[in-house]
Amino acid sequence: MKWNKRNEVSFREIVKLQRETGLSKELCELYLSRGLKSRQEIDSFNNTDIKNLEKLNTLESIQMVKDKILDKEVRLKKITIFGDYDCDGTVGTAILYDYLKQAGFDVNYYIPNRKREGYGLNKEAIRTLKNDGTEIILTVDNGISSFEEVDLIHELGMEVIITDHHEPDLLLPDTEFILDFKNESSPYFEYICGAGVSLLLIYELEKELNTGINLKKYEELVTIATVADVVELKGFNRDLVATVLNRINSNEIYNKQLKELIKISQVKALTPGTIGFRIAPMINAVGRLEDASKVVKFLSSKDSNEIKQYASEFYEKNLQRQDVERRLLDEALTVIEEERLDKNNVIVLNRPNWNKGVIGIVAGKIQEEFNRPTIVISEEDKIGHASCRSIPGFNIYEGATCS
Ligand SMILES: [Mn+2]
Repeated sequence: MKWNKRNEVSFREIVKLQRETGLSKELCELYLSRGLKSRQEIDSFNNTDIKNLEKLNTLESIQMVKDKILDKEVRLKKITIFGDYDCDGTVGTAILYDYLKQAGFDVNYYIPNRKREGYGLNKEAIRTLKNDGTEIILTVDNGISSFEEVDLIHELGMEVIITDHHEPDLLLPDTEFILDFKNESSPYFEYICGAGVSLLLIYELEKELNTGINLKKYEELVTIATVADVVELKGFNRDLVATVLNRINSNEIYNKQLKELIKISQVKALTPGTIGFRIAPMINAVGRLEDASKVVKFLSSKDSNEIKQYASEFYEKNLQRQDVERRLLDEALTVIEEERLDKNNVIVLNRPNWNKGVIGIVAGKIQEEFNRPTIVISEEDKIGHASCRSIPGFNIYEGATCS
């Protein structure tokens, strides 16, 4: 949980709010410091039911994407969901895959390999999918800046639908089917993660398809993804997480996979903390150390034994990930000490063959320890891959482009 210092609140504002609400001075100050200025704003903040889903009817982009997917011709075509290897990307892929599959679509998924391919659509994978007979590529948690790749998809005679939650550039890729709430004027949905976009699309599809599939089990997974992706807990995110955590902690839980993960990690109460530090790392460890397609397989499995087996495998993977990380961190700290790297304004480490899946975590720990912008590079076949972590007040992205 992140705590930000909020705006100072004037005495006049406090008195005014007190008069309107009859609440204590302290409570009024607290609400005001969070930007809540009226009874109505406070009530809506305290009501954490999931709201505004009817508003989706009025958002053009989600309606376009929904209509496209429900198009009679599309229902006969072979769709591949192109996802991502982290918790958000695998959950977003898994729920959309599971839903469309059960609704009778010819659908498959593809998760790029973190080490070999990296994040997002890539040309080699697009060609592979073409050869395997894919006719429509549907992205989850990526694609909003994949200009060349989208062009290649069209050149190869396939169609593409993009769903993402990353900030779009000034220009958008060349397709009419783009769903990214960063691109909409709907503050309630603005901060959702990639899996959240999948969930909203499923809500919309279900209005038409009426499959009767229990969407609560998807909501549970998206809650994990929302916390894991560290998106802001505002609007839809806050309502979803609060609603689902209340449900789960009063023993109303539908998702078998999540039940197993909770059991094996011996988590007592599900909170943003236990999700972020214990549940999500088991899922992320798979993509860090091997192939995250396994996570989608796990999340969409209907076989109880398989689910149990995967859950314990992921638990072990996470222990292994911690081990690798600890070794790399030890090595990094030794080098920093020996070479007095902490005397520099920016700490840069270049090590051959360090596991690319964990250098981001190591960079984060070094940055925390020394309070310096940190760049950790792993060199493989003369190509360096870097993970950078900065400190408040220094935009490392801009620092890199102006140097
Ligand atoms: Mn994401």
